[in-house]
Amino acid sequence: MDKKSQKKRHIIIVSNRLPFILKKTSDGNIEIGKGAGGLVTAMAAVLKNRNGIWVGWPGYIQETDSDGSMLPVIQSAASGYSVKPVMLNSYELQNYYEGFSNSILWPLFHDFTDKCMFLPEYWKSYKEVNKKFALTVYQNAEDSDFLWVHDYQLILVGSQLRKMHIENKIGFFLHIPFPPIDTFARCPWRCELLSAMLEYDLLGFQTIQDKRNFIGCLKKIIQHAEIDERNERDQTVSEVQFVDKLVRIGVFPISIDYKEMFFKAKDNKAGKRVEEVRKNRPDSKILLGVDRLDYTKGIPEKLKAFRRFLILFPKFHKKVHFIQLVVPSRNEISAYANLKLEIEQLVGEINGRFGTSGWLPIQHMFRTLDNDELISLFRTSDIAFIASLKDGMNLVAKEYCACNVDEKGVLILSEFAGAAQQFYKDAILVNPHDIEGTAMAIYRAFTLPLEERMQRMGNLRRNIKNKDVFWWLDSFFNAAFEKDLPTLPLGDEYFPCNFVERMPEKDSVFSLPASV
Ligand code: ADQ
Repeated sequence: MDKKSQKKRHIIIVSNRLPFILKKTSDGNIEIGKGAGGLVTAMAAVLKNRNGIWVGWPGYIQETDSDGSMLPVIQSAASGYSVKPVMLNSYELQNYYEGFSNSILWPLFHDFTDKCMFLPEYWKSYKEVNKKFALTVYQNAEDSDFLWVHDYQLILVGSQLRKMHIENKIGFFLHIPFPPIDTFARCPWRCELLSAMLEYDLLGFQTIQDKRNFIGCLKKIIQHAEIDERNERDQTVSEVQFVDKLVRIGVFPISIDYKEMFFKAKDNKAGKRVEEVRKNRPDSKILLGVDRLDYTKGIPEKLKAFRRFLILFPKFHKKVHFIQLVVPSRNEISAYANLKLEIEQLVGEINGRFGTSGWLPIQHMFRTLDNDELISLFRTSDIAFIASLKDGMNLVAKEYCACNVDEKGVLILSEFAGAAQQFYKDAILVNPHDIEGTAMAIYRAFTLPLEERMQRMGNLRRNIKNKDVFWWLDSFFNAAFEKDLPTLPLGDEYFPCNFVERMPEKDSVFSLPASV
């Protein structure tokens, strides 16, 4: 991209949530909390120290701030950029956010179609709220600004802006997977959603598979979408001509601010906390899970695999601690409340069955940890355990490796997380539906020779360092602004297929006692 024009151009980021949450306490004070989730983690790194604008919802319902006293606080929570809040009332929250976004698009795109509730009032509210976001952008955008819309909650913002005659370049990045045609076709508003996506100049996906799925849906659902077959090669940005619009489609695996995490993890303060965590668990290994409370993250599957591991390998009793952190999320939706209960029951059952007076196999924490605590836990843990049933990318995988400064840790990673397409060579991949296989993978991770561990972790960390969140940003901008179609710099290591055929291990333990 031309460096001069890049300097003048401001970015307007549009996402459902602003990167912080405001709350009024019972005594009338206003609390500012950090927003949870991967999008916030990545975009906060991008906007830091740039004079951009972030358009989003500040996380509280309009009715709770009748005197408007929270509005002035919003700006003070941001640093290095300005904030334009979009207020939502309780009807909108229920229908646009909990409804269309989280009870239709989220389960549909993650292949949980049985959880979809295709209600027309959800669709109506989704359209209205997307228009509201578009209006805020319209009121604040200069001609040269690059508008960057994020994620499934705001798919229609681009088409709404076009209706308002906005001609700026607009990009869209989907943080979650894009489903295959058989799944996507179930959506009653499939045609409206796809044609709205074709109003953007650039569409970004996390993996090659997501891009393929999207193009597959276009071919079946949208008439007159001409896909340039010459450019449909996996590692190139593709182009689609739709009526008089040319849309670019590319793959941009999101990442983290590697350097920041690495330096924080290396810091002495983190080292001291590591010693404390270790002091409470001398001679024992730590298996770590960090997830938002969500049925896509495979938390019950993880617990079942750990239970199976304890059954198969009694020699690890009293020598392993499984720390599972769960960040509360989407409390209002019943599927999430049920999941919380299921997790608590499983943890109780496993601790009751295997625990002894001095050993609690699973420590389950249901809260948001502050950044320093999280970094020390990443640094301390022997294994990170990620078992998503479906995940756009999974930043926890990248954060764990960035913090693993002594390079002795192991990453157990689900085949169904986008990150597996980058890390398939050096992580231990698991199919979380295969409880027996995942239990074996835990055993394998604990018994991997030091030399092999260090080699794998070194490779993982180099990969993340080279392709950090700023690399992701540059790749997206290049695809948006370069005249010639760029080849995506994914690298040779990018795995072209989702699955790895695992041969049974030589020291297979399938002969061990069968399950109870
Ligand atoms: P998420 O589904 O939120 O993101 P993920 O990418 O794993 O998933 O990000 C979670 C973030 O929350 C991480 O930065 C993690 O450190 C933080 N976090 C988790 N538990 C925490 C705890 N107990 N305390 C504090 N922080 C915690 C969506 C998609 C992903 C995609 C991202 C980014 O679902 O697939 O990777 O967006 O595109």
